[in-house]
Amino acid sequence: MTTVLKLGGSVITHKDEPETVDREALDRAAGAVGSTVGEVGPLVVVHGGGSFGHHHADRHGVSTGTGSDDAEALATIHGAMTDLSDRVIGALHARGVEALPVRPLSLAHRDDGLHLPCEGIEAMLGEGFVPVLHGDVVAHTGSGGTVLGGDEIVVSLARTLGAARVGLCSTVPGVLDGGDVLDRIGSLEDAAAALGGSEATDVTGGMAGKVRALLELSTPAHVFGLDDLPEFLAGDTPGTTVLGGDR
Ligand code: IP8
Repeated sequence: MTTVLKLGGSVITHKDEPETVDREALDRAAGAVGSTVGEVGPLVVVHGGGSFGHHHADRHGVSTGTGSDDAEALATIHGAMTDLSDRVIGALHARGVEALPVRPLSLAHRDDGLHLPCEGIEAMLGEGFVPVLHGDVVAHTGSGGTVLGGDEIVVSLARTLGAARVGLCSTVPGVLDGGDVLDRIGSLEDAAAALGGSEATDVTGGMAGKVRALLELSTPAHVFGLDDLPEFLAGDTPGTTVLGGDR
């Protein structure tokens, strides 16, 4: 009954101000996790890059598709993400969550697909810890290093761990069509009109990228806003449910 929860980078940082945590939002998110962690069962948290990873990745011209051989650039992007991870983990510890960092750069790689071994994560879960992963850079065969977005991590973890629940906490209350939250998305076409790119610098593709990644999952995934995080953690299905066709 593992739950995979992603905290969007735009939720926990001020995305237009480089390397600035939205402390209030992060504390609210950590508080919601802290007050339900005893009931929610095994939980893995993944967080996005927000104003930490994306600015650096953009500056160095690194994305999911465009790699770099410049280790200093890759280490800078990774370093910004570990700084944000430390802040997330600190906020979770302050709320009584037994969170431990997991660095995708040290664990994962890409060739034709993503390889993200989960034995260590499963061992952490078995000991009652909450592993915390984040968007990162990873070695990519033939391309140096590329960005690995948090959404892709969520999809891979959900598959490997056989997650029962997947939640993506976003800056919006779901996938929006005009002002309305779409209840359900079963294909990209369903949501084509509503899906635009993210306005701020986002090398992994905003809401469209998120939905595309979630459609690959056989587990229903829920996209919701921070106000609805307690509801999701309590077992409800707030926001938009994304259900791919490969079930
Ligand atoms: O915000 C991106 O993760 P995301 C991570 O989940 C980097 O797409 C390094 C830009």
